[in-house]
Amino acid sequence: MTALKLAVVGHTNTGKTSLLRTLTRDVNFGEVSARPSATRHVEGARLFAGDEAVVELYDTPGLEDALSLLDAIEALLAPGERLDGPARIARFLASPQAHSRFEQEAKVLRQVLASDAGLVVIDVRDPVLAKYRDELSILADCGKPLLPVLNFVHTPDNHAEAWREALARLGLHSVISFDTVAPEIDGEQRLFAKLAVLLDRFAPALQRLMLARQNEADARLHTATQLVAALLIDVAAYRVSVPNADESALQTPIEQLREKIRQHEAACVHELLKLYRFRTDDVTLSGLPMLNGRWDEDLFSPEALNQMGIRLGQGLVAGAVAGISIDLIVGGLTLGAATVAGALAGGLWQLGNTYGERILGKLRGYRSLTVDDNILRLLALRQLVLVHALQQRGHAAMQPLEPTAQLDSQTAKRWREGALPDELKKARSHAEWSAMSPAFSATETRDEAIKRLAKLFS
Ligand SMILES: Nc1nc2c(ncn2[C@@H]2O[C@H](COP(=O)(O)OP(=O)(O)OP(=O)(O)O)[C@@H](O)[C@H]2O)c(=O)[nH]1
Ligand SMILES: [Mg+2]
Repeated sequence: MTALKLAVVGHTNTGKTSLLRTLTRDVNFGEVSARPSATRHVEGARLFAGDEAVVELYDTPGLEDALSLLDAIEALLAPGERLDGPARIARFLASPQAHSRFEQEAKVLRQVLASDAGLVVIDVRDPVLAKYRDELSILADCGKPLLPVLNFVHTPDNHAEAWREALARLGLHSVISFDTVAPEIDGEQRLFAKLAVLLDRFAPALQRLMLARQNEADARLHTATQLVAALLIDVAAYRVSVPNADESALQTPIEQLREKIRQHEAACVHELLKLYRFRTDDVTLSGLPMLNGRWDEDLFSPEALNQMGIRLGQGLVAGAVAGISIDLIVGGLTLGAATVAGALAGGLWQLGNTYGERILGKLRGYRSLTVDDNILRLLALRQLVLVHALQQRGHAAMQPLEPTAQLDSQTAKRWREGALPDELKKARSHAEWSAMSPAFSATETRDEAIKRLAKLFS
């Protein structure tokens, strides 16, 4: 079966190209700009269910001067002549003006005629002006089904209701609101469902598309939560041992540890952006609360904790060692937790057993640096907010997103205030679980811990 062809049309600057970016998840599609007439030519894109191209979308230049266009179309009628919509449009397209003054408009109308239906993108921040009514009646004259898409519906004091009324008067009763920058999670599903009603012969294909896209979204979320869980395990398990010198000698290893964790978070962010098909160098453009693929607040700053609503507990010492725990090594993880724990449990030390002595001798004089619980909470919350933002984000978004929006959720609350999950506690004594460590080994128990931890993000 051939793909459903949809012409995306409307007044200039209403978000047509943005809608295509969002539906194709392609931040590079076309040109999006706050200035009018960014799109000059018709440009197509396909939506697939597996290998099947289900929908072909055609972006078109914005309509600008509908009043004159309507006059020009009417001037082509002989006095008293009656022609139906499509015949009027056909006559206009055959006229010289369609190749000169109204060249842009003609491109739009030709594309509507060549398509199965039109998506009319409407900026509901604007009242229903006469020129917009004219535009709609010209588009309706093409004789194709039209589905109005109300854009900018999240803007306060918008005119969505007036638009719905005006559209109903033109016989357009099926309308969808879809904010191209911050579409609701089920936004595109609702869009395709409406199209399936409007164009029933395409309904089975649209169903396949909806299912495929739902599966893709689920798979993306699954991968995202695994990435975040792995980040947390890596960081919780990571530890470095340093000779037990005075405090000033700890400064360098502490800063190195911090930098390593920062980079590990940045790598995770990068993977998440890639997964959701946002560009790393484009994050400020995409409006995520971060700069150049990094969060704008440093992971080890009190501001970062504050931003995510984490209160400074006793675990977090202000100043030079913020975010890092320094312990005298007694568990001896550098030698392997099991060996030393065994040695201690067996009372080897008290017995003066030489083996135990040797181990403990090695341990004496070392300290271990690990990342504080609060930093784990912070990492969890930041990635939670990010994943949520990426799920929600249209691929046309340009404005900053409120980073705290997700912080009221139960999931966030648990990460902020609840006990740290057992998997992380367990990771503390498995240095080899950390992919940042030279001793890293991807064991089955680590994989299982990641799987269980990932569930805590959904
Ligand atoms: N806040 C918000 N801004 C949007 C939305 N959709 C589009 N924009 C902005 O509106 C402007 C125009 O968007 P485009 O997608 O270029 O509009 P267009 O209809 O393709 O414009 P032309 O091609 O010039 O006709 C850009 O600055 C977008 O970032 C939306 O849903 N919400
Ligand atoms: Mg455009």
